Amino acid sequence: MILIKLGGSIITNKEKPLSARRKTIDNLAKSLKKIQEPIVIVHGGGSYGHYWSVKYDMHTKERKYDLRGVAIVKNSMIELNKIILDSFLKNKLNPYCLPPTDFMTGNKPITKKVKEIEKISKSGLIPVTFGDALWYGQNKTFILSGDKIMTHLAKILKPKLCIFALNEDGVYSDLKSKKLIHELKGERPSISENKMDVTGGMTRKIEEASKISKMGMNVFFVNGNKPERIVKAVKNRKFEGTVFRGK
Ligand code: IP8
Repeated sequence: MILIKLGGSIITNKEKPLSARRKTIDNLAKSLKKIQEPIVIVHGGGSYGHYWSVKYDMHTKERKYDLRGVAIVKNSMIELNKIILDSFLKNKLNPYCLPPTDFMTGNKPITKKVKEIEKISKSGLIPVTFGDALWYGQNKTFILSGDKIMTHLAKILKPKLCIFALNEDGVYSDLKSKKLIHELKGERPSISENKMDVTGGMTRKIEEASKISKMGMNVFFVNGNKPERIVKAVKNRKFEGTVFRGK
């Protein structure tokens, strides 16, 4: 099984509120069609979820956030999710929509439910989940990042490979020269700059990727604008991007 995160910066136009990159999403779907093994998809919030989370000052910490914000963030994620599902359908994939409320309780994954995701993907359906605003309990809510979902799912499902499709070639050691780091073995790179969003942008991704690789799985960061690189990564061909080597 392959676990793939479609980052918010690749599926949406981060500079423009509420705008999906439909052509890019279609191209990603066409490439995913070429993968001959079970896959699970997680997608981010980009200029949908993050736009509203910022407006309503909502973060990953469990707090009593504005309920209007919670409702609007959730609604916007459903809207973005629908665009992804429609594109998958159009490109002859069979997505199976799974909001995170389906397998999370508070900030913890429900193991039994997560294990079901594997069965769904092995049947040929493609489970599709996403970062979202979630109920925590005692009138508190929080923003659950799709990156965090990747770690939760990886820990239980032990996929063969985890892929993060980004709007960049991978992790750069230096942002100005765009010098790509090809491989990381356990060490945490110090990145020179970071575009932050409410769930932590690239820093969060690196943190989750390091956690997953420490559990023994390989994690690949690839440029989602060149989705054939995802297919190559899966097929073990020449890989272009950054690998977090699992130990
Ligand atoms: O883009 C966060 O998911 P991410 C989604 O994967 C929201 O961090 C609701 C901001």
